[in-house]
Amino acid sequence: MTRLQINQDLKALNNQIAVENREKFAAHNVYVINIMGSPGAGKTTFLENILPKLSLELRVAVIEGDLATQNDALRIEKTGVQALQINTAGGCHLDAKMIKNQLSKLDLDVLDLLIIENVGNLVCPAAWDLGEDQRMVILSVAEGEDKPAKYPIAFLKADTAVITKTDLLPFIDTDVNVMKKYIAEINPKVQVFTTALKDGEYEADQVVQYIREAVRRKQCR
Ligand SMILES: Nc1nc2c(ncn2[C@@H]2O[C@H](COP(=O)(O)OP(=O)(O)OP(=O)(O)O)[C@@H](O)[C@H]2O)c(=O)[nH]1
Ligand SMILES: [Mg+2]
Repeated sequence: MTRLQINQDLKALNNQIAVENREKFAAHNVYVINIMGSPGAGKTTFLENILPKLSLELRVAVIEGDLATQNDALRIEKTGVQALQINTAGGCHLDAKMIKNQLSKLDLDVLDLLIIENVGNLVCPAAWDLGEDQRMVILSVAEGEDKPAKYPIAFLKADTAVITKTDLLPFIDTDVNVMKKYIAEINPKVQVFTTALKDGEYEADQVVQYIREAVRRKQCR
């Protein structure tokens, strides 16, 4: 069997399990977001700051994906939200079976929203459907404005993009409008948001509102 064939078989199996996950989430009315982005883009910081706001109206849980450590799950638990950590031991992405294996630890009947933070990188996670409703790419201004153009795959299938760390713009030469233009050129359907950490306040109201409305839309279907 060739390597290509093995890869195609793995993808086919993954897609089948992703369909099962999606059906299960739909049956329990749980909205699922799959977050991907480079190491250090600010994914966990984003979650630490939006979870207290989302939790005012929604019942939320988080699955964290990393090669090693429990660090991110421990950070999320401090917000009072249940967090499950998957360690991929070298794997550069989560797959649908890893998510399926966690579902017995979650009571889907008492959840509105499940957020999955994928393994930090802008390439491999994009190829693996987990059964999510929304794919969100998080990238920081510190990575440079050309990153969407250089790593287009994640943006091709994204529903939303969150540009983080805009508080750093005065200190670096990234043009956030050029970054947005690159995203729009790859996929004009992506809804783009920005966040900033200013004077100890994390500004993310628009994306919080967008997530709330997306969850409610699924529940009304
Ligand atoms: N100035 C500034 N720093 C931020 C912001 N968001 C995150 N950071 C910092 O960026 C660093 C990385 O943040 P994380 O949230 O751990 O990034 P991550 O994407 O979860 O990283 P991995 O899980 O390792 O891929 C930390 O030192 C954060 O404090 C922001 O909006 N502004
Ligand atoms: Mg993280």
